Amino acid sequence: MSLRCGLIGLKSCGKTVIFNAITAAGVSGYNAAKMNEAIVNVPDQRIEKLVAMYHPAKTIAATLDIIDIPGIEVNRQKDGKGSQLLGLIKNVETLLHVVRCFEDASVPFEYDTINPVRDVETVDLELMLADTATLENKITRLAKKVHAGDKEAVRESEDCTKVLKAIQDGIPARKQNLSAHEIASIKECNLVSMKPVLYIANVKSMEDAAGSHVVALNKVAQAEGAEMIIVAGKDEADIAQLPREEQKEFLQELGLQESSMERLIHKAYRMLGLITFFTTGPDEVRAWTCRQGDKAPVAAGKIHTDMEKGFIRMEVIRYEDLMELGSEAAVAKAGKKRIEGREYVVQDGDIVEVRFNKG
Ligand SMILES: Nc1nc2c(ncn2[C@@H]2O[C@H](COP(=O)(O)OP(=O)(O)OP(=O)(O)O)[C@@H](O)[C@H]2O)c(=O)[nH]1
Ligand SMILES: [Mg+2]
Repeated sequence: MSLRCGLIGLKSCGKTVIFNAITAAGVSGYNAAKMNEAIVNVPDQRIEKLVAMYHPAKTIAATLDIIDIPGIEVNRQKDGKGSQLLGLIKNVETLLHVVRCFEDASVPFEYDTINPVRDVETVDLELMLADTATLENKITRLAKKVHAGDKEAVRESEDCTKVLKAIQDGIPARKQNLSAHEIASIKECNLVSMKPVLYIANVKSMEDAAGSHVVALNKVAQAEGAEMIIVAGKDEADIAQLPREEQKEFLQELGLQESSMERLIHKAYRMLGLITFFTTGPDEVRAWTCRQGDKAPVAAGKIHTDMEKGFIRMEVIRYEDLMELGSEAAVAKAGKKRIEGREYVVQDGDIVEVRFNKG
């Protein structure tokens, strides 16, 4: 299953333009029912090298789902449309918060001025309003059990109340340094202000990359330990329409080594602590995503739930060893093929084969 990333932000900050820039470059499938959702391949040069070695019948890259969510309107989320919008935000795992850093009087905006700090606060406020309602509902639901003296319910209710209070003081849940226990208590609420945020500074041109708006947004991002990327949305959307060979040249003219999609995915991976491992063979070369620290059975479960349930062992070779030695057999001969058990922590670049009981 691929990670769902939602583009959020104030109305007319450039989400759809950036969605086009991100997705035109690497779309492998559209959700036909919703044209604002696209599946993009995670660019990874290692896949190309593996394909050159195995000549598989099929190649499958790791993917991300990118969802273009309608804009947040200042103080207008209270009607049905607003709750639908927050429903869409609830449905993604990571927020790509687009912040308007371009000045353009011809493009109407929610405010008369450009001010990234204010915009982030406005969006956070809307997210926290939604969470307030969610938490209040949960606390009300727990009340009966709390009165009956159910210890677990009491703790859960206390945790929710603490998070709610901090939200009412203007601190989004993701910035509250919550303990593992508190996180567990609010997990079911799926709070939108808890979701990890990657900021996207949408600038007119890369010459504005060091401008005051970007500097201001960067401070906001750093203060909460979040990542930020700078995108010249309109320019990059135009470039993404060009034939692939020409894209690199134009990107370089903008002073960029990688497209916004590549930069975004790399940062999202880092921020979320995601890593890539591979399965290889003549039938299929495939990249998989798991979290840093995932043990072998959990990673195996990404391939198939049966592999997690019936996990016996994982045979692992390193991508670097395979490239250096030229074949799986040579890696094994050099004593570099490892047999790992349930406690093994999968590493980025592992090429794995899972042995499991088919139940
Ligand atoms: N000058 C300039 N205009 C831009 C840039 N990015 C977006 N725009 C313009 O801003 C307007 C709004 O852009 P959209 O991408 O539709 O904004 P949005 O955030 O999707 O808006 P909603 O979906 O209504 O919330 C369009 O007219 C774009 O052409 C940019 O980097 N520079
Ligand atoms: Mg839009």
